[in-house]
Amino acid sequence: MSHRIRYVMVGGFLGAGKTTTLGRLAARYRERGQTVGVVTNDQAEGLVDTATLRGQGLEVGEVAGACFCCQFDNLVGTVRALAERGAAPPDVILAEPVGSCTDLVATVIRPLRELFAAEFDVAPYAVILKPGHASKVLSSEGGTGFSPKAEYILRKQLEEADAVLINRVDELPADEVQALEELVRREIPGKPIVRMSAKTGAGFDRLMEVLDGEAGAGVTPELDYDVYAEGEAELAWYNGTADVAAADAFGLDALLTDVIGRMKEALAEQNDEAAHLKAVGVADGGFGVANLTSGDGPVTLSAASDRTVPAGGAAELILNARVAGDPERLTALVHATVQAACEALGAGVTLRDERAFRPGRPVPTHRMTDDPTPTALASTPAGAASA
Ligand SMILES: Nc1nc2c(ncn2[C@@H]2O[C@H](COP(=O)(O)OP(=O)(O)OP(=O)(O)O)[C@@H](O)[C@H]2O)c(=O)[nH]1
Ligand SMILES: [Mg+2]
Repeated sequence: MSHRIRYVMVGGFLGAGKTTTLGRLAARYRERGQTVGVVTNDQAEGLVDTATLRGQGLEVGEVAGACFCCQFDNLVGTVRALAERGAAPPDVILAEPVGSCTDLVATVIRPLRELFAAEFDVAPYAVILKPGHASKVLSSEGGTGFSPKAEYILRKQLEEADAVLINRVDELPADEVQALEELVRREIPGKPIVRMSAKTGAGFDRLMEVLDGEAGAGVTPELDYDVYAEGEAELAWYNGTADVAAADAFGLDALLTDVIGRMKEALAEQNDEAAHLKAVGVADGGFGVANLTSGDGPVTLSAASDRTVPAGGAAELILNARVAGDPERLTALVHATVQAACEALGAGVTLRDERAFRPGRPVPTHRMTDDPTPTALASTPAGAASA
């Protein structure tokens, strides 16, 4: 085939900085004159990430309903659809897997390389390290707020990486970054490490060099699918959309941060750890995004809409929450906090397109490892729900 698409997938735990990194990488590839498409992924439709990246003027395809590994054919189909949409296929596809997913080298990277080599030129698989949660997991000091099985997933994600990206160095003192790098070298040895900030762009020259390199042989660490599935199932997912009707004028960004702030407080009260809360607000052609990436972190406005919704006007909020907890409890919490935030403005609100669940057991389409011994995957009952 004359045109092979460079497939660049960047993994990492929930809230690690994948979408921010992909947005910045897209700009870097475009500066080099390359065309870019993006594929996002989630367990359900209505993705904040898709809205965020489209808001940056990117062509985005969404693989919804399950992770890439369980929807492999859908991933390939989505890339092909993106390729047909433009005048010419993109030079680069940037792909963001679900942040609770692992075993992606065996189930996505290797199948693409070994079965679709004519279409795809697969880049090294880089995985973003989320400092707050990862330093506690790698040092086994505990206190992440996640169960040991969810922590197992975070560690396995880093073990299968061709390169580890230590993100958020903009907000860490140099000695902490150094200590984190030493911890990674000790716990997950032999990998290139990039110190970076997806927020400021620090370290991205080095990241581009790493991604331009040859993919590794494909690290497929031993993985217990029972622990993996149970770890994912201890997380709760909520996606929904809120239609807000303004009685009086209000600032959209203030509403977004207030909603996430109220969710943060309510989660803390019931002792459920936030993996990532995000809210996109859309009004009058502008959009803003508010996030929270851990229970002890700050609420941030990662994109400002700078929009005032006028009296009688309307705004749409897309809400995605991933927490360690129960989906029904999470849904009740979202309802209560969104309603309280809107009530405080005298605004009306209706929630729709809601989905709340625990991710199902992953049942990958392909699984290519060097290990001939069957894993617990083989004992998966036929027809089991897939993640
Ligand atoms: N200070 C700082 N914040 C960052 C950095 N990278 C990402 N963030 C913030 O962290 C939050 C999560 O970033 P995302 O890029 O959405 O993370 P993600 O990995 O795509 O999250 P999920 O898709 O939910 O798993 C956002 O508020 C970002 O602005 C960074 O390098 N420094
Ligand atoms: Mg994301």
